[in-house]
Amino acid sequence: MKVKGIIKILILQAILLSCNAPEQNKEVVEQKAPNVIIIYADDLGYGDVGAYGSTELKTPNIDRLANGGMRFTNGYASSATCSPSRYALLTGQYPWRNKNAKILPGTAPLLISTQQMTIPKMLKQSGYHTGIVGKWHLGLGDGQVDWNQHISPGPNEVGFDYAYIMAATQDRVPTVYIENGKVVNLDPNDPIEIDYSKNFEGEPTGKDNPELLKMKWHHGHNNSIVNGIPRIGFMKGGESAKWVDEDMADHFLGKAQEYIKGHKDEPFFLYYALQQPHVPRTPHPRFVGKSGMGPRGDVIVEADWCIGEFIKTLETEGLLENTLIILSSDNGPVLNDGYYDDAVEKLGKHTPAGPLRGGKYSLFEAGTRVPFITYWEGEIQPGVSDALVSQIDFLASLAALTDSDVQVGDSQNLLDVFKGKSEKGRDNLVLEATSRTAFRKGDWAMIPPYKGPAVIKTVNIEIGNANEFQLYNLKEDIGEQNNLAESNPEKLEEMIAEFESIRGIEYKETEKLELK
Ligand code: NG6
Ligand code: CA
Repeated sequence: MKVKGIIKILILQAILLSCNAPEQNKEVVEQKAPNVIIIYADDLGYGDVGAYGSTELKTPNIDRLANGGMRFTNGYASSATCSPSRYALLTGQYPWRNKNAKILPGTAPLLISTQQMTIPKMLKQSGYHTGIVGKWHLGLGDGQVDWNQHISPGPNEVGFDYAYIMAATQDRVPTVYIENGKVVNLDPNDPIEIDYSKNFEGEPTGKDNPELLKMKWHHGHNNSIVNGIPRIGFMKGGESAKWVDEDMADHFLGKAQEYIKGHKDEPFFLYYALQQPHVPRTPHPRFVGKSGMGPRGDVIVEADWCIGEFIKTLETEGLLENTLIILSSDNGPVLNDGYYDDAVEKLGKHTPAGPLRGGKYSLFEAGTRVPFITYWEGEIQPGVSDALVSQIDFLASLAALTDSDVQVGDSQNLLDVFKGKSEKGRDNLVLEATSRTAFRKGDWAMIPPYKGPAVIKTVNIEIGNANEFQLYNLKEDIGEQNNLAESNPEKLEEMIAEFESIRGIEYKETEKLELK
C-alpha cells in the first residue's frame, strides 16, 4: 500500500469522521503508515549480545527483538568509528566519499550538507514526524558556534522536526543536552565557552589536577573535568546545564518515551541513539555491579534495560504492531578506550567481538560487523539471515517502505531482506576504518596493504594494517586467521579490480595512512 496514498485517505477519513464516534476514529489511527524506529548503540560489539552468542553478559530485551524478528549475521556499520557510520546511516552515502567524515571534535561544523538527502528528510516528505534523541556526533553549526545562542545548522536543518541530543560524545565537551538548537537549563549569566586547543585560565584539567578525578584517564581525556571525569576539550561555564553522567540513560529514555507518546497519532520516525557502552562508562547506581564485568558490562545491562522499557512503552501505547524497529551499533567493541574502568581486568570469559577479529577502529570484521536486528510484530516472521546488509541501505529501504521515490547512490533497497522475505542482500560492500577502506564481496574480505602499526597499543586492537594484501574466506575462517592472498591470486585480482572500480582509485593511489 502506498503510504502517501494512505495518509491522504486518512486525512479525508479523519475529516469525514471528525464529528463521529471515537471508535471510528480509533480505526483510522490503526491504519496509519508504519512508524520507524532506529535504536543505535555506541560501540556495542557483535559478541556483546545474548542472541549473538554472549553467555556471560545477559541482554534479554535485545534478545527479545532478535529472536522475535530478523537477526542478521552479516550486518555492517559503514565504518569502524562513530561519525562516519552515523553520516552513512542518515545519508545513504559511503563515508569515504566525504573527506570530513572522521571522528569529530565537539566544535566541528555540521558534517551533513543541508542540501543532502537524509532518512528523516525523506520520511518528512512522506508525511512523517521525525525525531532524534541521544548521541549526535555529526557536527553543529558552521564552525564558529556560540553555545549560548540558537545553535544551527544541526539536526533540525537536516530533517529532524525534534532533536534532543548530546553534541558529540560523552567524553567530549560540551557536556550539556541540546534541545532543538538550545542548550537545556543554561543560565545566561554563566555562559558556555568551548575550545579544543587551549584551556581557559584558572580552570582545572585532568592532566594537572588528578586529585579532582573520580575516574582516571589512561590515554587522551585529560582536558576539562566535568563531574569528576576528565574529558576531551576545554569547557568553561554552563554549570547549571551540565548533564549528570549517571542519569544520562534514564534521561534519554524518558525523552524517547515522551516522543513516541506525543506523536503516536501520526506516522513517526525516531532515531534513538543510546550513548552506551562508549566511554566514560557511568552506569546509574542501580546497575552498578550487575554484570560482574565492571562499568562496561554494567552499562550494556543498563542499555538493554532501557530498550526493554522503551519497548514496553510502545506496547502500552498500542504501537508495537505498526512499528518497524531496527537495532544496531555504530561500530565494534573496545575495552580500554581511554579511561581506567576495569573493562579489561573484569572481562572474564566474555568476548565482545564474538568470533570476529579486531574491534573498534579495525578493518578486520569486528570493526564494522555488528548486531543488526529488524523487528516488526505481525509483519516480520522470526528468523536468522546471512544476507550481506549494511546500515547504508536503510535510506533506500525505508524509501521503498513509504513509497518514496528518493534514491541515493550507495543505498540499496533491501526492504524484502529486512522483512525476512528475501535472502538476496548486497553483492558487495566497502568497509571503512580510520580513513582506510577494505572490501567485502560474497564470502570474501580483502584488505589492501596499509602502512602504520598493526595494533593500536593504547586500545590493544589489531586494526588491519599489513605490508601485503590480505584475503580471507569468511565462511571457512570467520576469525580471519588464514590469509589466502598468495594461494588464491585469482580471487585476489577479482576483489582488487572491483574494489578499485567502486572506490574510483587505482590500488597504487590508495592512501597509506600513518597511524600514531
Ligand atoms: C577517540 C577517543 C576515544 C573515543 C573515540 C570516538 C582518545 C585518545 N580516544 O579519539 O575515547 O572518544 O575517539 O569514539 O581521545 S566514537 O565511537 O565516537 O567514534
Ligand atoms: Ca561509536
